[in-house]
Amino acid sequence: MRLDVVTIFPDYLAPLDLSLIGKARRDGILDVRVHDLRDFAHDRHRSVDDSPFGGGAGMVMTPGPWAAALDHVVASGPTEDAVVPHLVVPGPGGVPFTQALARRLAAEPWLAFACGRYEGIDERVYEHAQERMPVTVVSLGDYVLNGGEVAVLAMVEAVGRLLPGVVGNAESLVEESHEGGLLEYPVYTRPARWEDGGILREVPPVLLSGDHAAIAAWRHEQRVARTAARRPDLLPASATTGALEDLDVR
Ligand code: 6GU
Repeated sequence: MRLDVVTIFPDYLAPLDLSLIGKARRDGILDVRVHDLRDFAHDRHRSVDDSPFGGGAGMVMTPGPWAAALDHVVASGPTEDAVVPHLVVPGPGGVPFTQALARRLAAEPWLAFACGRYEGIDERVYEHAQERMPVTVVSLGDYVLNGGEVAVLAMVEAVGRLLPGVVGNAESLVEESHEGGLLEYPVYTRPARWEDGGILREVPPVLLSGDHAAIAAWRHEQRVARTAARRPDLLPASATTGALEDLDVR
C-alpha cells in the first residue's frame, strides 16, 4: 500500500519508522512518503496561512500550496494498481473513524493524508481535490486536536495493522475490541497467585481449569459486562433496557 502524507510538520510523522509500521515499511508492505507543505509555498517566507475572510480567530491555510502539493502527489503516481489516491483529510468535522472505516481504507491501494493546522484549510482546496480524487474528511472523535498529524499516526496504525503480513499472528486481529461489536475480555498471565504488597491477587480460576468451553463462556460474559459498563451504545437496546423484543411477546 502506498501512503502519502502532506504536513507542515514532517517530523511529527517520525514514529512511522517504529514498531510494526516501521517493519512493514522495511518489508516493502507500506511505501510511506511524507511531504512538507512549505516546499509548495510560492513566497520567500514559505507561508501557508492567512487571516480568514469574514473575520474570526486564528489563521486559515491558503489554497495555492495545498493545490500544488496535492497535484505533486497525484503526479507522482500512478502506483501499480491505482491512478489516484483516496484522500483522507483528518478533522473534527469529519465522519467518525471506526474499525469498519479502517477496514475499507485498508482495501485501498493508495491513500493520501492532508494534515490541516490552524482553523482549517480554505474550502476551495476540497473542491480542487474532489475534481481529481475521492476525498473523505475523517474525525477520530468528539474532541479537538491542534492538527491532523496525530490523527494520521492513529489512522495509519489502525489501517496498516490490517494489511497482510503486518501483524504476525492473524488470529490476534479477530478477537479484539470492536471486531465482533464487543469490547475485549480481560487477560491474565503468570504468576497465577500474585503477592501485591500484602494483597493476594489471583487469576480467575476458570482460566486455569483447562475447560475450553467454560473459558469461552466466561470470556463472552466478560465482554458483554464490560461493553454494558463502558460502551452501552455498542449493545442492542434490548441488552440494556430489557426491551419487549426479548420477551417474545406477539
Ligand atoms: Cl482527525 N483532526 C483534528 N485536527 N482534530 C480532531 C480529529 C482529527 N479528530 C478529533 N479531533
